[in-house]
Amino acid sequence: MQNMTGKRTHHIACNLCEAICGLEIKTDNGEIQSIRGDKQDPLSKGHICPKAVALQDIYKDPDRLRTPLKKTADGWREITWTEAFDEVSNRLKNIQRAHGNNAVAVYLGNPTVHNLEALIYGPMFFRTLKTRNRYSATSVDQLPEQLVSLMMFGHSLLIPLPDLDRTRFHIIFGANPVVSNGSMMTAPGVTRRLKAIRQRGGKLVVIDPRRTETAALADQHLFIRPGSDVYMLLAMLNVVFSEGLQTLGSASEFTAGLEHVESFVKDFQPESVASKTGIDPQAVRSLVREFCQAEGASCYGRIGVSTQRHGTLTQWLITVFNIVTGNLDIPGGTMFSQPAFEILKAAPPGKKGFADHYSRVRNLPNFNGEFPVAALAGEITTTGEGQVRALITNAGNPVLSTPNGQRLDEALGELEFMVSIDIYLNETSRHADIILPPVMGLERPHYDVAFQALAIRNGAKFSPAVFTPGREQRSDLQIFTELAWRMQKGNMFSKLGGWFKKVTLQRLGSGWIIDRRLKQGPYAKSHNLTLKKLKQNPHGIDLGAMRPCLPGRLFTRDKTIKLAPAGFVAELKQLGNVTPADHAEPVANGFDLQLIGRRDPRTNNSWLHNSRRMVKGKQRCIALIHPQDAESRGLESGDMAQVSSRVGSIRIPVQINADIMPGVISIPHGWGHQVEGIKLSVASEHAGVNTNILTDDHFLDSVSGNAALNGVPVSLSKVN
Ligand SMILES: Nc1nc2c(c(=O)[nH]1)N[C@H]1C(S)=C(S)[C@@H](COP(=O)(O)OP(=O)(O)OC[C@H]3O[C@@H](n4cnc5c(=O)[nH]c(N)nc54)[C@H](O)[C@@H]3O)O[C@H]1N2
Ligand SMILES: Nc1nc2c(c(=O)[nH]1)N[C@H]1C(S)=C(S)[C@@H](COP(=O)(O)OP(=O)(O)OC[C@H]3O[C@@H](n4cnc5c(=O)[nH]c(N)nc54)[C@H](O)[C@@H]3O)O[C@H]1N2
Ligand code: SF4
Ligand SMILES: [Mo]
Repeated sequence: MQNMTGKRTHHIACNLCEAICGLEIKTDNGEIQSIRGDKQDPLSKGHICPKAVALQDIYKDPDRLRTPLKKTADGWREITWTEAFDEVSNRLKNIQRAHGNNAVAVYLGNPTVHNLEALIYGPMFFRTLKTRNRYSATSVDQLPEQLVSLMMFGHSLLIPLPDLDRTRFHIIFGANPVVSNGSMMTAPGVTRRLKAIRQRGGKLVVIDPRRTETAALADQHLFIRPGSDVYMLLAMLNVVFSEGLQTLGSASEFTAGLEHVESFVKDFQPESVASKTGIDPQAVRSLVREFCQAEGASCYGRIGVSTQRHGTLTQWLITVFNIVTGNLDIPGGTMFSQPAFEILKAAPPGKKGFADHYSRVRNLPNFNGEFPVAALAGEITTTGEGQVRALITNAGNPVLSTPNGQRLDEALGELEFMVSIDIYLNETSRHADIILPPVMGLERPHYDVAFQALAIRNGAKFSPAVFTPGREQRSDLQIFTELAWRMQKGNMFSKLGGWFKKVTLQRLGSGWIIDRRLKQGPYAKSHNLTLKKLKQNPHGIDLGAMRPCLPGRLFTRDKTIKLAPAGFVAELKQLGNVTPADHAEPVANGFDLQLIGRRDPRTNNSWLHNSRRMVKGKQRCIALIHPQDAESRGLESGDMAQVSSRVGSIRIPVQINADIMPGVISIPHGWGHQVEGIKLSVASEHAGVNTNILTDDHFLDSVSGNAALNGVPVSLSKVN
């Protein structure tokens, strides 16, 4: 345990959120003395947020699990890893033998992506299951972005990123990076970067139903009615073409479909959509003109526009807007990263025929081998061939994070068998029969495969483990390779081969994969990039700003960008045909407000609330409403209100706030720790309520099946 003794300084990347800030952690005999920003990290330059210290709290947390748990008639019992692996593999095999492979489902949560071993070795295990019932947090998050990239650029991970450090005009739709620290845009210290746009004479515009912390930094904030962004973008594109501002720049030689775009935006003048969006037509016109005049302009949209009814169309039109204004693949526009560990080649581009098969019960489309998680509860509760009877969750808390969480909560109770690979006994894992707790972020080595690929500057960094795990603990590599071997079907020889592979991989660790990928990667020659070199440069290595790379980097067969994929255009044609019963009409059924989400600087989805430092002080789980909406209901700040939707009701204190648009109510997600049977002593004292009791598993992005967590029609009344 050489990394536990004496005073030591460790340099690693924080793995809590997408900003991957460099941390400097000082330890003394296995105790953390301090966690600070690493000033020498070339990407984050010393930035950290208030959450970084939560790593220490999670590491020390007495509630965190370190050995497997089994549910028994007398409560949870600690069991050995061998017992746990035996039980998990036997139960899964028996269920698959009796009911077919699809009877076992998998749900992968967000921290999976922040964990190298889970990303690399998890799939080894999941493949052995041969089940089509795969789900993940992707479908409550960035599924639209991935689908758009697949359809337009040929690879679901070739995501255009705003060139934030050089842009001279930046429009943000439905994101609050000052609080979230940026998403699908790794840009640590994003507040500084946004301020710098204005300092160099550029402009920042935020389009959001709430005047957010990011809007407070902007030159201009436009309130927009939730879910109506697609109309705003159609109007913006209409102005581009009607004023002859369209230009593809150097992309003209490899971009197809400009004439289609021109024809489908023709009827959407800013004046004709103003009643839907609530945005002044003149503001739309000047926004577009200024954007087109800027040398290097970028338009970006995130959770507020992805997790809504028109998520895919909105993300598509944002990308189209960037392209037809000549801002794709140029400095200051939106560009593509060139990561040192090339995931685009490691990962398949994505199922070519999006939606070439559909979920059993609700016919929701499959994407990259996954169904939307909104389909999961129904797959568990609906009897018949292919019914889900067992579930594996990895680093996910879908009871708190997916729509109609209460229905899923009940459905999980009906499973024959459930296993959670998770470090906590929480709202979701309490339904498990077995919990397998891997090591936490400070106890494992890391290379950020996913977020280096989404970074606005190219770079590479290796994070060694800060602490050696205890003997009783297991790494993700050990857990996944063990389960993969045990689930492997076939004769004695293939099983022996499997055993050999498991033992070899466990001996090797994950370093060799990083090393191999770096040596095969684009900086192998230019920078002699190897794992050894990264270890010699513990703060990380800067590989420069994003560079133009098209058409070479396109994955479409004919190396062209598809501006107008047929499926998207067809969906656009449906836009006009909204019926009164449609969820898009919030006033229908007395649901006269629209629910949106909100993040807090000290939260990380559902799972940092067991750190006292993250929950102390003001109450965070409150609803924000506009003074008009408060007055009409006789509500005052601090009052308890009942909020109801088609699927559920919650009670929550309200706060009156003029920064929110009339007709809109904002409630953060990730709360609701008052349930029985969890082991989260601090979080239980600061329970809050689960807003995903209100979000509707039948209110989805019509194209992708991504959950529409924003814009949900709700009613609000005072609780006497
Ligand atoms: N209403 C509403 N709902 C939302 C959102 C919203 O904006 N509004 N946002 C959505 C988004 S963007 C996302 S990404 C999802 C997140 O959805 P999920 O990923 O399902 O939920 P998390 O809260 O991130 O839960 C993470 C789980 O991983 C566990 N965990 C933490 N670290 C580790 C680890 O190192 N190993 C393992 N094995 N487990 C670990 C935690 O204990 C917790 O159980 O929520 C979505 N839900
Ligand atoms: N502190 C903190 N940071 C986090 C997380 C966290 O839970 N806490 N979660 C992490 C995760 S998993 C993710 S994916 C990212 C998400 O990162 P962001 O996308 O920046 O997420 P939010 O802060 O929720 O910002 C979404 C914004 O969309 C607005 N909005 C809602 N509906 C609409 C709409 O219809 N149209 C428009 N234009 N705007 C709308 C909301 O008012 C809100 O300001 O954050 C990450 N960072
Ligand atoms: S911004 Fe994200 S990566 Fe940076 S310190 Fe905070 S949680 Fe960690
Ligand atoms: Mo997310």
